[in-house]
Amino acid sequence: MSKQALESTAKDMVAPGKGLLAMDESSPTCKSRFDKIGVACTEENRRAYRDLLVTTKGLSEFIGGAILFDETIRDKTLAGTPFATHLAKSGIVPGIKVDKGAKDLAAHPGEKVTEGLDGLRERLAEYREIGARFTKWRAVITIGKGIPTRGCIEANAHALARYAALAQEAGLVPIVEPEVLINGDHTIERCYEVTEYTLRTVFAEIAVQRVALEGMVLKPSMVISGLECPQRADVQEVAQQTVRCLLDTVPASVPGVAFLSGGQSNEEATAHLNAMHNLGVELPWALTFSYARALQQPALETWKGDAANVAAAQKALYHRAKLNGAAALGRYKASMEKEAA
Ligand code: 5MM
Repeated sequence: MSKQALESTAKDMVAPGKGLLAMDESSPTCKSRFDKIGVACTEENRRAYRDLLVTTKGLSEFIGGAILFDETIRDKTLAGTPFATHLAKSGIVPGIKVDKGAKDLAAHPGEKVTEGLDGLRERLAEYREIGARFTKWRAVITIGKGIPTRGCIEANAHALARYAALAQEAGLVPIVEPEVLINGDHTIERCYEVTEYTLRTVFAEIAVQRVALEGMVLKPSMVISGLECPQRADVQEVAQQTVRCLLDTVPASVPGVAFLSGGQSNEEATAHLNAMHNLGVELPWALTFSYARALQQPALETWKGDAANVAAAQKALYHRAKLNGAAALGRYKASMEKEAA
């Protein structure tokens, strides 16, 4: 596939006023989400829930791409259409999470490295065959006493870049997701320092591995205080620090930056994105969302595993997607939260 084709897919994924729906929870993560609403994490319930998400009418007004889990991309909607085909027909680019999860990094207590490079070339060819047009790989960086270490950041950046090069070779747009975790009592300044170092290292490795910047999307965490920080930075400061950090580290040729929500509340994740678009700063890339929890939470809580709640849950998802679509254009207002879904 040509660089132009990758670039065109990436642009569709992050078109103006649109973001990504991350619905690539692995089965253990899905179980922890379902446990909270008292729903058994069976294959049948996972399929019903994912069907609810992708069959939401009008979703493509605000969602340019959806990230699926292996189980879902091999599965069919309740109406019998493969999930990837249904999404493509709805105007949403189908994508697939291809990493094999974050595992303990040897000799680095408290730190993780994401695995999944072995056999990746063959898996990517298969995913493309069954309809995927982009991929995702998440690396996890933890802030704590004496961490992150250089060893952890370099190992993860190298794996992200190797993955991205393989994805492009297979004609798939790589989403590169280095997540600096929000857990901890660190300040926003410490988060800035770690995010800046992480992104610099990731883009250095991306250059070494000859990844085409025009054919990738970055999925970073925001520069934000730790959840247990006694004095958490406000919305304006998160927006300012995040944009400053991205401008300092992310090349202008990258077509899109789509944030993860990373444990922020739904409203916070939307307000932060919106504020970034109202700083009066010109941004070289599309700046949007790729949320899982901050998009799905209201729908999940409304659904509760009951088919009778599907329509209401879809309204809740549509509403959250609409608010984030507005935030991606800097047009969100807190008063919109109260509008009927
Ligand atoms: C950080 O997680 C990604 C974004 O989700 P949030 O917006 O909720 O932070 C998300 O795509 C994540 O990678 C998937 O949920 C898969 O996670 P697991 O841990 O199951 O691989």
